Amino acid sequence: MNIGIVCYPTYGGSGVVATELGKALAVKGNNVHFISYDQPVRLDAFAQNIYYHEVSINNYPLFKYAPYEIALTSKIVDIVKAHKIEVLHVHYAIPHAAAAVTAKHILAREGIQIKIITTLHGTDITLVGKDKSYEPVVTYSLQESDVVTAVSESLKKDTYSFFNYSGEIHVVPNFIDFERFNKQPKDHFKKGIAPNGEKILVHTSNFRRVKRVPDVLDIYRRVASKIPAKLLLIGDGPERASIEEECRNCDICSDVIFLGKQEAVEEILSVADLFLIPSETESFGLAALEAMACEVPVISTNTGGLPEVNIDGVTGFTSNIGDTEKMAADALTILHDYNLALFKARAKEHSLNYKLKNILPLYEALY
Ligand code: GMT
Repeated sequence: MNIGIVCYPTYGGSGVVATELGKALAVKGNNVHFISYDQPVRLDAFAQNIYYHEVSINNYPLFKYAPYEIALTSKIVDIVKAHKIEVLHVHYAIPHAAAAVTAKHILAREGIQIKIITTLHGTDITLVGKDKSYEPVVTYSLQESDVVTAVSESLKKDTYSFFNYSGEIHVVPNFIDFERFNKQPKDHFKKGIAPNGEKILVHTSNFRRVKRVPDVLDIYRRVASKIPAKLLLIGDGPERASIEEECRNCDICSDVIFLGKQEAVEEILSVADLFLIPSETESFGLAALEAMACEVPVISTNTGGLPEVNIDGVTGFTSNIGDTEKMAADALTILHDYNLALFKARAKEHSLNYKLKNILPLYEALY
């Protein structure tokens, strides 16, 4: 089958899932054509049956905002025609679904039929999508897609409640490549970070407000006031500078380590004891699942799809948004020597439900 995949190329979960899905489909003999404004980060090596087409924008001084959606639509039309694409799978509704729908209509006028699968990832519905400035177009894109999928039951429910859409939404959870996300023996690295056997807490995100990184710091401080602990912060984004400044002001820079954007996140997760994800909204929480695959239990909020991934009292604990006191108390429960091995084992065990081999057939059936 000839498949087109439209996604964001960045470190975000939607781009990662789209890329890993495309790679797996290519291994099964499909021709997979990625369309994006940059090479997707996980598309890092040449592989058979995989092609990448870059959307370039012809800028003009008149434009205050370059019309990316038009450039993307035109690129989709071109690639569908040139490579006889049968199914176009767009990840993240804005603006990918709208571009796909317009391309489909343009192609239909030339007698070319394609099918569109739109996969909703989260903020395209819960934060950005439902905003008045986007809502009518997102609604139209959902109605005009041939298949709509959501990454969690929670996101499916949110979509029905925020949009005038009554078609079917198939829940297809995200998945993990276990060849990559596995606990790796990195004892020397662990000794470097925590030479005196301190517990290692970790958080990875794009440091946007929705991630509530100040809560991460608050939980860490509460934990560190009771037991020796270090905090590793992976990723970068708008909130990082203020958090870093706070750490400098409190003189905890040697215990809170900012690692920035990292390729081999699995190596860092492998030395961690606990993953913190106190997000305001999180439709799935792929970062938490990746941690669990590396045997790291999770402290999360109980918002969105997080309770579907992090089972309260089993793989970690969930709490109300902002309840850092409970989150810290739960963290200490998990980190207690008596409990830690059990939580680690259960986190790993639950993550195994999200094996690529379990999830791929769900998408293949929809194709
Ligand atoms: O966070 C975003 O706004 C974008 C998006 C992304 O590209 O990472 O994140 C969403 O999709 C991920 C992959 O399906 C989910 O794991 C994240 O939970 C979801 N983010 C939010 O809902 C905030």
